[in-house]
Amino acid sequence: MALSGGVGGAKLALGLYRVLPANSLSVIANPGDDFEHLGLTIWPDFDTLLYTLSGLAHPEQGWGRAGETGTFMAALKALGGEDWFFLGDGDLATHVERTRRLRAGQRPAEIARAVVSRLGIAAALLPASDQPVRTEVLTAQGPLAFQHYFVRERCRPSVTGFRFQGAEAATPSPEVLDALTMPGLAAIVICPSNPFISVDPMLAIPGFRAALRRSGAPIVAVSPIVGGQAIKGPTAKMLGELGQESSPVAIARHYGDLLTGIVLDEQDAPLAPSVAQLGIAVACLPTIMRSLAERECLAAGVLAFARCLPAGLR
Ligand code: FO1
Repeated sequence: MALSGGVGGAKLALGLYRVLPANSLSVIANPGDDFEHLGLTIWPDFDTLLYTLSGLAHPEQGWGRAGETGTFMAALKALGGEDWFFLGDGDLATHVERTRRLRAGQRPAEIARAVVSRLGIAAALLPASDQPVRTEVLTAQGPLAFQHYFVRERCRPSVTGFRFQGAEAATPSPEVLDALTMPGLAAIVICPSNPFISVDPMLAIPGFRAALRRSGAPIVAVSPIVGGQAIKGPTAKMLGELGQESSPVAIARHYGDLLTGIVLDEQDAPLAPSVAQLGIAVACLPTIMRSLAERECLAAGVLAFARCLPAGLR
């Protein structure tokens, strides 16, 4: 089982998918980036996982589809429409079909199952909840809906906090709860995603943390901070703006007693004792995933580490 945000998390999710037996992986997708745009319901992190695991993802960008064309966006722009969020022509079909199914009354988990199956993925990709949970970024300029902060404002505003709209009324989906009670669940891997905006929206759902713990599986995070920098995205910037050090120690502290273990990059090995002091087991592995082989290697290493950890220790 894995918890993942978008591009960075999906790389490890793909590694796990490739090293585990078919139909044994479930990945819970961050719902916080989801939004309504141009009349469509868009699930960016779910779709990044969908395209990554089906081999359709844009190889350099990480989000969106490979070989994408922009006829729709060009036509929209010519009409004076909102063009700050790029929707490729092929990707558009995903949002149109999802929106149609939602309007027809299907649950997000059912829609997810249908598209995952249509794209031939032998893993479960699970929306965290059937109810919407959407991140609002609190900034020096006031609150911003997540995609307005991330894409329209390019993460420029200084961050002061986060709100997860809808979380208090949400519950983990039945599919998430089922996946967490699967006999023999070996590990819960928190992918190297941004803890504030990619993992916390899931943890904010009442009952979600408790369900992770109740599974009895070791919970292992992979640090998204390597050598003081985020591999991708604004994690280091956010840590700084929130008055925290940009280090895997801050990541370990952030998750706290939820974690059984954490994987640091090899270059951060000198920080291992500071993390171990928090009562969290530490492994140091090469965590930078440039190639498919590196994704598989990290996935295998994380699973081997998890196997050494006592189940449900903490
Ligand atoms: N990210 C961008 O930086 N610019 C975009 O125009 C953009 C469009 C987009 C369309 C569909 C989709 O599934 C993802 C898209 N993303 C885009 C990524 C998205 O903002 C994600 O929320 C981030 O990658 C964070 O995980």
